Amino acid sequence: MAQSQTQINSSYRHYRAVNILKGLAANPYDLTVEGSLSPERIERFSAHAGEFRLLFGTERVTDDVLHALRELSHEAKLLEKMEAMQRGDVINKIEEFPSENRKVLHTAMRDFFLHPNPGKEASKAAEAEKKECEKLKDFMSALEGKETYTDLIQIGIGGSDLGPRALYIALKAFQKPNRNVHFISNVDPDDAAAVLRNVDPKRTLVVVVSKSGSTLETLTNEEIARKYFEEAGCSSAKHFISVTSKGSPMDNKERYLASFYMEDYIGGRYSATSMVGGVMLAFALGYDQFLNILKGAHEMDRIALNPNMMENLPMLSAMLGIWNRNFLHHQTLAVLPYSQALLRFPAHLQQCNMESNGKRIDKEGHPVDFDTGPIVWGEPGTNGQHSFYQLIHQGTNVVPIEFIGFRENQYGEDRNVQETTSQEKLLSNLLAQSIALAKGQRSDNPNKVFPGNRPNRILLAKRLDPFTLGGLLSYYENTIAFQGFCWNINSFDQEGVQLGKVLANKILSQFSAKRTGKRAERFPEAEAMLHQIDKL
Ligand code: G6Q
Repeated sequence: MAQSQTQINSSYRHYRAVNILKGLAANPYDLTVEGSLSPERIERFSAHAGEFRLLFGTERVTDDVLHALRELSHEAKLLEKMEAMQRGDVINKIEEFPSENRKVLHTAMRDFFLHPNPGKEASKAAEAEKKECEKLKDFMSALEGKETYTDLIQIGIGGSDLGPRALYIALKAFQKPNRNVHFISNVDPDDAAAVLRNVDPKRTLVVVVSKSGSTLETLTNEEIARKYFEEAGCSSAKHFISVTSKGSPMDNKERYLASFYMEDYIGGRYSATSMVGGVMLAFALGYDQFLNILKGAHEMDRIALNPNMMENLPMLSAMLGIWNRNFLHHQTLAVLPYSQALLRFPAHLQQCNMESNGKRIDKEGHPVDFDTGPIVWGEPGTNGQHSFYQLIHQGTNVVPIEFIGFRENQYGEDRNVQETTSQEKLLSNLLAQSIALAKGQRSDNPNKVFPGNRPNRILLAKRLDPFTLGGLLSYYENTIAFQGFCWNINSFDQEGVQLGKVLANKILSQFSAKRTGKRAERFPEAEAMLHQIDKL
């Protein structure tokens, strides 16, 4: 029987390890004590798997804390839950209440070419994706012969924009010549106007991406783009491609040059490695480079199944995050990549993390009485250093940080200026920030005191290429999933975005009522606000 909605969830709180961790949190490791951040500590508190190395000596953890976090991961059955997700169990649900009731199989999108039989459901999903990939390969080869198209516009929003856009920007160094990509996402008319005026419709493809095929912003922007193309003498049916679910309003062969499909078990924010990102990325980088992204993501998906937490980087990162969030009670997480190419990656992670784990009920529908997902934000370093780092060093809030760094740059172009390369300057700054935040600084001048003990970790890889980027994406996706598993929340729905959508449609009908003279349903609060806008 469903329990009362007001009943407080207790499973997470009742784990034995939670009590142990609470005790340990009363006296966390002090990184400011002379010698506490020793070379041995840095060496010992580092883990590596696949392409990546995670340095976490600058977190406020001890062996006891790590031991208890490992215990917590066992008690909360994190590995079993990850296996269930990757095998295709129905995990996107709230027990006993109407909910999405779906499998969560984004990992199968990158599984088909290496592991043909990972489990029945996952295998079916992987087979379906293989077909889409083959279609995409043929479509791209046909384009190669013609060389007619130099530009592609992706129209989509939320998960149909943020992940694909972040990946594209991250891999511009690998872009094929004469292949430019543009994005339209916002219903702000200026977003479409700014893009459309800069392309030649004759040489441009438009990929309209919407899983539901019914998103207001995307359908509006599609119509705007279609009109623009028709006015320029181009048949939109010959330039527009759709990526959508089978049977959605956008699954209409007459309106599109080609259609690619996604299934309901691919969540929007987890869809970048499906056709949602695939069409655009294969156009920009070539089909083989798209496959390299999938291969890198797949490798990290396998790492997420490793039972040893010290080799399972997504699980380790998830547990360090839980230590900071639930035991040291820090409210935010900054992801600070020391890579200009990762400019939009924090924005993607912001959606992926906050839409997944910004939840206040557990999977049985009970309100939780502990903290769930943190507020996630970030910008590339070193730029951020000249902006918000003042607060993260000396502000009254402690902001845990995950830095991302690479040994080599992407373009292979660098110069010695004053005896050091720019890559060396970049890495020096990254390491300096990590150490300064952890150790702090004493001073007789209160304004020059750095309190230190600001937890951070550094994720490192050799070079940001398509394979590594796939791994990076999967690392974060799986970290987020592990945290949701630990809190026993549903990381795969997004009810919290519905209310605003419904109210926006009601307000929109006030606008159309004005134009048509028809009566719209009254909405006094919105009318009062519109009245204020009319005064402008
Ligand atoms: C992501 C969310 C959301 C979604 C957009 C676009 O997980 O579900 O951001 O991706 O609302 O939805 P459509 O792809 O259906 O247009």
